[in-house]
Amino acid sequence: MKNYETVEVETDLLICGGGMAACGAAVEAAHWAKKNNLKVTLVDKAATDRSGAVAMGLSAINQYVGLKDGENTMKDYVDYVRNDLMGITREDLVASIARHVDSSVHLFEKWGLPIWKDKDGGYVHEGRWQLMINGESYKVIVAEAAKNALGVDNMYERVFIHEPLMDGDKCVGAVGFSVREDKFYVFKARAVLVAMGGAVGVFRPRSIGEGAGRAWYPPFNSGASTYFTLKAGAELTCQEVRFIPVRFKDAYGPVGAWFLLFKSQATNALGESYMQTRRGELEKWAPYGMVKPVPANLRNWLMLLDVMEGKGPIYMQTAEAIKNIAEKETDPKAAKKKLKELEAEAWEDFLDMTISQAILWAATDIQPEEKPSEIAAAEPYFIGSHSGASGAWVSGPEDLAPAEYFWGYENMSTTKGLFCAGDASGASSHKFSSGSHAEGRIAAKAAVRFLVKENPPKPAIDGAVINKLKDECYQPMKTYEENVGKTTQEDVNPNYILWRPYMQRLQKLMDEYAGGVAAQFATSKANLDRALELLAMLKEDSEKLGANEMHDLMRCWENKHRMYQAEAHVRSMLFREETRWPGYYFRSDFPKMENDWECFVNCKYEPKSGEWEMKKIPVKKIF
Ligand code: SFD
Ligand code: AMP
Repeated sequence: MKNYETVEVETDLLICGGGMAACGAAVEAAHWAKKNNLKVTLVDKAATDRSGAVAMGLSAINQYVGLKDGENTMKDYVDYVRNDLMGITREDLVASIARHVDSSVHLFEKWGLPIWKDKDGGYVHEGRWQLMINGESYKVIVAEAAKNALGVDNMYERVFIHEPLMDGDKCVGAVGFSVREDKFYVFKARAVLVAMGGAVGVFRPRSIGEGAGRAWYPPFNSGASTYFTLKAGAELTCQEVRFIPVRFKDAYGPVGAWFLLFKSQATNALGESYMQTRRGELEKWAPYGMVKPVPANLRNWLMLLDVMEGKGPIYMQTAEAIKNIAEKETDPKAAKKKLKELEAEAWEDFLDMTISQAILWAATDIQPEEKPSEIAAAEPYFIGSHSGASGAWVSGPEDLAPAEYFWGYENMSTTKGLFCAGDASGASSHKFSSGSHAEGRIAAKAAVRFLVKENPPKPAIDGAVINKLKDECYQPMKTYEENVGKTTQEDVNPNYILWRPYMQRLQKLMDEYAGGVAAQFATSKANLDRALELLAMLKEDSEKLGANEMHDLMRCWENKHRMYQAEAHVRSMLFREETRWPGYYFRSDFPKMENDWECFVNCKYEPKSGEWEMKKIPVKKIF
């Protein structure tokens, strides 16, 4: 075995992750830390300039409330989110983000992000809450501000965090490994902020073969936030609330601009609009089925009903939408110009954030002004910041949170000193890129306040504990090295399993038993029980993961993280005996929404015994 150097970093606040929430946290923490003479350190598995969900850029900012200009109120936003999540939301958290999000957007603009302007200098809205941007460099701009605030010496890139560092039930930092150098990192901290995004690749993806790896959600986010918070003993919430985005098929291009800005319709292959022909179905899901806009999962559901009846493929009627807008110009010359403008905007929408969709359009002779394009429901993802809700159960702000939801510091999990933001914090959906940044700022400010007020001691961790964590970290390299010579084919070996077949086993079982694409997103107690049996065997085999180099070692740990995300998901779906989000998943044995399930499902993992605790928590309304 190689000798891996141990690098110890002592800090006051450790930010795990380098995405939107982490960059927001860095900017805010740096400000308050300077005033209080504290050290802040950030660690990202990738290069922060292009890491996380915004790596490729985005074409819109999906949360802008316009509070100052009186465009909307905090309550308006809470109403929108509550309805979209079929009643299950932490109104205090959503309101807290809504009152701060605009300032994050104004900062982005100040830092150089081009936001579309109308002829009067106002922002161009895609929809009520969404602003159009030229966002190819969005992440680079946000990361630059974080770097300027923290200083690059306080940022560690390409270091994969694989475990929390615990002192009894206190989280006192994190451990991880460099994916480029032979270095094992021990970050000792007096407070920790987790912002390592959500998870992709838990379910078998639609894309296979040469397309494998192409997913809607970025391949880099693999359940680290869930794993870390679970292992740190924190309570999690809404782990059943996955997100299934409807996207342009196979390259996952966004649909928001088409539906909201271009007012496009989606139809089945017979040309029928399922949102109209299936309107009656919405009554079954009242009161949320009756609200406007129709909740994202119900939009999916109406579409899936058509697909299940064999009426697919489903098409976005791009040509019709473009024509409708251009025809509003009475002057033929102006209409022609408008048509060209719309064509350019349609392409830019993809080029700004899903370049592969533009390439696929080009490769398959699609001209959006001439013919429609297929859309489809993607495989499930965990992204509590978008239209899913999974994440840690965190404290709300004192002035907004009901007593049951407040325990001292905003965004602190039930583990003292462990804060969460973005996808890592749950039940506060629809924060998107801007709200995640704002939430990172809220959490970081609270974490600094925690440090100042509580003054937790410097962690003192036994060397033996560190050595054990280090051994566990590199175990897959050791297992591989010791056994590779025992077979002639590297990937078939009775003594180890490589990350890819391990991941495929996880994805297959989730797909088939936990309501993936193959099961048309349906599941039941019998299926979920079977998923748990198979997960238990997979967990046993995780001890046998083998890796022949650093990159594969990262893949091993990513898939171990995914497995815990999978288990939290299966257990939460099993616990909730109703169907609340058809279109995300359907419990065929409990096919209706039930009033007594209008509550949160929380879960907690006990690392020593390996046991899970599941509970119902009431939804408290503040508006
Ligand atoms: O419309 C470790 N999102 C959109 N938001 C918008 O505002 N507008 C859009 O246009 C958006 N679109 C969109 C969006 C997401 C995706 C995937 C697509 C399109 C294709 C949502 C936002 O992007 C999302 O809400 C935020 O980015 C969430 O922020 P955050 O910080 O919770 O997650 P992150 O940015 O993905 O960052 C995660 C970070 O963690 C790091 N990381 N670091 C160390 N160790 C580990 N083990 C780690 N694991 C992960 C990552 O490297 C990264 O830095 S639209 O189409 O929906
Ligand atoms: P998307 O590109 O699907 O991620 O959408 C971007 C934003 O538009 C998100 O805030 C979505 O919730 C919203 N959105 C997308 N499609 C619709 C629709 N048909 N009706 C209402 N809102 C939508």
